[in-house]
Amino acid sequence: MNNKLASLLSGLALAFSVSAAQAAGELFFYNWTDYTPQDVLDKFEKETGIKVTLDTYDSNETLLAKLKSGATGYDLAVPSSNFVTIMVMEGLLEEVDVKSMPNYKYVDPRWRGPAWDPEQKYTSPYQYGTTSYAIRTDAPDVSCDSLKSFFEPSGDACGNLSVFTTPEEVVSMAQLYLGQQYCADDSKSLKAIQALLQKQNKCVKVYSSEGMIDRMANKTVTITNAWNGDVMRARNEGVPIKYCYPKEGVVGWFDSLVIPKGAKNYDNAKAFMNFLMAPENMALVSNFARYSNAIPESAKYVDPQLATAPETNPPGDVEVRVSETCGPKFVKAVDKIWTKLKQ
Ligand code: SPD
Repeated sequence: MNNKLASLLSGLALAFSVSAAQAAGELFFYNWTDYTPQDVLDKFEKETGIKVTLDTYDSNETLLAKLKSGATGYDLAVPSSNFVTIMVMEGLLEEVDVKSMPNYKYVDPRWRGPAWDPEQKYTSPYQYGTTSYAIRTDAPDVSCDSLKSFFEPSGDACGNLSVFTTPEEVVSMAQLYLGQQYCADDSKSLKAIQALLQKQNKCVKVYSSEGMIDRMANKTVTITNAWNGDVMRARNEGVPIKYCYPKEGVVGWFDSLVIPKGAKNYDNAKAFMNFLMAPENMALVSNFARYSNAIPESAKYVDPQLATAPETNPPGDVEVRVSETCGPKFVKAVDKIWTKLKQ
């Protein structure tokens, strides 16, 4: 081989090995907005050399649409349990043997092999919590007593309301208020949901699933759809805010890590799943996002506020009804209702 060719080939070989090393050292993580602490990503990078790039979404619906659109470039995502079921059915997830991971031993036995992934073939735990609404405690005409305040606000509250931008959780809350079962798809139930959401629409200032807390802090709205952890964070920052446990109940959810089909950095995604099941690492997530987690030993490192705060402790007499995966008839009807609402 002449010298010129040899050096060209060795240059190419070097270029190849550099890009292979870079590919091996990366992880593209797709998670909810405001749900990932930077310190956990930094710690993972320091321990493994794998650089994490974070991108965010605002809802399960956005995540599902992204995964359905094909190659996403993401290696890890965080759907809620009711969407894991859909993603598994639609073949959108890679299988991964979570049970064989070294840190699986830290998972609370009551969260092992959950209903949405009985063989633990697709998911490892992230955080869990509830969905309801929150009020500014200094605002007129707002109350936590009943979902009536959220769906049929009156006085000053009407016009100062922020509602999530996608229907999943809003419709579940509507069903709690209307005394329906989740996913009830008879026409009487669906008409009642539609009428309620149309009525609420007249009082809505913003439909958005991001920035709820900023809007409450700067008084753009006085009542908002909310997740419990976000409200604890806001309260800790001095926002006069209260997370509501209305008498009709709140929606429960459990978010998990999954690997989208075709993920390029599959082994790195597995390494991150295992990393996050270590108690001290999961504690970093709960300390940031202020949600509960499925790793009991993390309590040693978690701010004690989480064990006692009202946001993580629903009153015993309030139902926490966990989200369900609804059938196609219901999903189609809700799509129609929501499209009409947003016109
Ligand atoms: N800040 C984002 C928190 C997201 C929490 N997950 C919501 C689950 C909805 N079912």
